[in-house]
Amino acid sequence: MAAPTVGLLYDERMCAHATPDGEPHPEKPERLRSIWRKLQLEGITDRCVVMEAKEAEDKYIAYVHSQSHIKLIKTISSKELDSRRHRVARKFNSIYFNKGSSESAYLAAGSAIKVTEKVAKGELSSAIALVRPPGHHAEHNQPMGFCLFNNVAVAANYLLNERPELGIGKILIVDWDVHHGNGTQKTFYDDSRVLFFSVHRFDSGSFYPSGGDGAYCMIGEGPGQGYNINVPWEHGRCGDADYLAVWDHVLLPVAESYNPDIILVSAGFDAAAGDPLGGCSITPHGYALLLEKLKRFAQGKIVLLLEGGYNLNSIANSVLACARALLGDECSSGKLDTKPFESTWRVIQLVRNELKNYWPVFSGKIPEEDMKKPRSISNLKLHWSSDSESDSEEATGACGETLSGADDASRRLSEINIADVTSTSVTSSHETSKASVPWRSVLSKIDVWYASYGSNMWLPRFLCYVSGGKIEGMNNQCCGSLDTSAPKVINWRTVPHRLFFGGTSSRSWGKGGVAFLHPEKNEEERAHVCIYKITLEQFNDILFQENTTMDVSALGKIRSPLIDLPVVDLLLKNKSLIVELPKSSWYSNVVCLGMEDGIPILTFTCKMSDIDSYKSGERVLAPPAKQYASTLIKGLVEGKQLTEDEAMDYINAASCRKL
Ligand code: Q9C
Ligand code: ZN
Repeated sequence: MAAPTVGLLYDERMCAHATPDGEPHPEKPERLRSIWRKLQLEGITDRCVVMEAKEAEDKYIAYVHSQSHIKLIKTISSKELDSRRHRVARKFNSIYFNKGSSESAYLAAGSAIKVTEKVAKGELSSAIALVRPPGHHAEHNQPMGFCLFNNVAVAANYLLNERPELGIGKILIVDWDVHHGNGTQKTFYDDSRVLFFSVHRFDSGSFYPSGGDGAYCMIGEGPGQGYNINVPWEHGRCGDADYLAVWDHVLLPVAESYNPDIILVSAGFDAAAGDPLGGCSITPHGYALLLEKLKRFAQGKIVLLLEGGYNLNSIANSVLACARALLGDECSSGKLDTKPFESTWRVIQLVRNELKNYWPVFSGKIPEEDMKKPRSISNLKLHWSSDSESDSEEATGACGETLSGADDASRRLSEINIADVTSTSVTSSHETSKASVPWRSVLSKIDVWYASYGSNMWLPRFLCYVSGGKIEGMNNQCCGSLDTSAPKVINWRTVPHRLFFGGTSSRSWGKGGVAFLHPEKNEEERAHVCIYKITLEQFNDILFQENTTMDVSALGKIRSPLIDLPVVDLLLKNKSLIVELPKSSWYSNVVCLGMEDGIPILTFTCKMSDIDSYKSGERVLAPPAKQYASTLIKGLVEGKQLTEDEAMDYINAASCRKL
């Protein structure tokens, strides 16, 4: 077979878009230059058809963007706007403008059109367009996330609307940038002529661009239903094995059925190892494999359009590997040294299940063999680079900071803004607040066992934390969970941990000690626990209520859960985790007591350092007040664990002994 003709578009004019006063920013002109230099050095530029950029015409951009948006980008670099430019940029999310922005934006969109048309025509077998500013976050009426015009969406619309004679009726867009391609998704949400596929970090909706748009349940609407596919990672650190698993079990089967006429790749390289924003770890070899696997569709008509990617070395090496793959260079198919994460299989199954009515290939089961021995997130060092609202863009070291798994989790937990949680101002109804915190819809689908060894052993008391209310012996009203459904199963068991009572008084029970479970296992001890099968969303709501007084409107505003899936993974490994809660809280340590039916049993108790202060006498052990003790006893008796006499003995014995 003849060597493929690969187009390569590079134009120094797209380096003109830069921060106005040379402030550091990850989306910088050097990105293009470092890729270009690498391709020259490796002889790639000589083997490709090198092309120059061309400005897009307004009428093509108008398929995607509003007239006012086009006008804004057209005029933003004009002299008259010199003094106002900065103020305008600030109105948008993660956007800067300078005197080169307008031209760069038009060139980026025009270049996307130019290379795409040549590939569609067959003048080129495939192509890479090194464009900036990037495009996939830009929406109909606003620039965002470093993106001014949505280059890939403009190019796809151009083929569909302006070049019908080329016979391109079905376009597959593969967005492997680490961020969700919100702008592209919205452009084609109700359009079946474009299948939009995006794999991105989601982190329960906290990763940029935060919100629920990147969730797996966003499948398109109207005639576009089933033609929007999101694969949302639960956490960072995903790499070659995770992406390849998604290719094998989601993207490739769909591509096979859809049979696209051309593939446009929103090719960000910020999921590359070493990227300062992404926190993932695709290698250049990994990118080559991902691309290689797409070559069997659309007669190899593939166009790569650069999106993000902020480590200059990583992006240069990744684009180099992609160029070689398109040129047909053999890419060694050595075995990968890692397995996909457990969470990767979970996400893949969620996506397949969600879409099985649209894509019958998803109805089959994934062979058990493939999913054997997944990687657990807690086995590894976590890469701390969240790029969620609080991070700053100057964090551009070559590599993110690396922390041990446990540190990482406690750090992320300590970043949760408790002021938010306890705020009582009501600005919106529950429903709207619930919609704006996507973690709830994710965690509502995951079950855990919540183990109570204290007053929650008494079912009516526990139900207050789920459905709200107040029953005998309680000083405060509970607000309940936002999911008021009853526990799915209730069981009892004994666990090898010491039960004790400490402290002099509590908010809920007044004077007297409160029940704690020694966080460490001790085979000489037995404590009764009642385990409730509830959702991880409910578990978080109970943890909040146990530790602070709050109302239900405050619950709906909690922006991130204290315990989410990655944290549960950590708990399974480390058994105990310090959850930073307000000073007044009792239970700031979440402990995993074991598993039941493949589901972790979680409880909360005091910190290990509290045990030391009980031992030293700094804190005092004290028996429970009468009312509190009788609630515990009622729980054990009604739960048919002990007779009343036995229950009293059990509580008494736990009250008096030294630790
Ligand atoms: N402080 C692309 O990769 N991060 N865009 C904002 C808020 C924005 C990434 C963090 C990341 C945008 C094309
Ligand atoms: Zn990105």
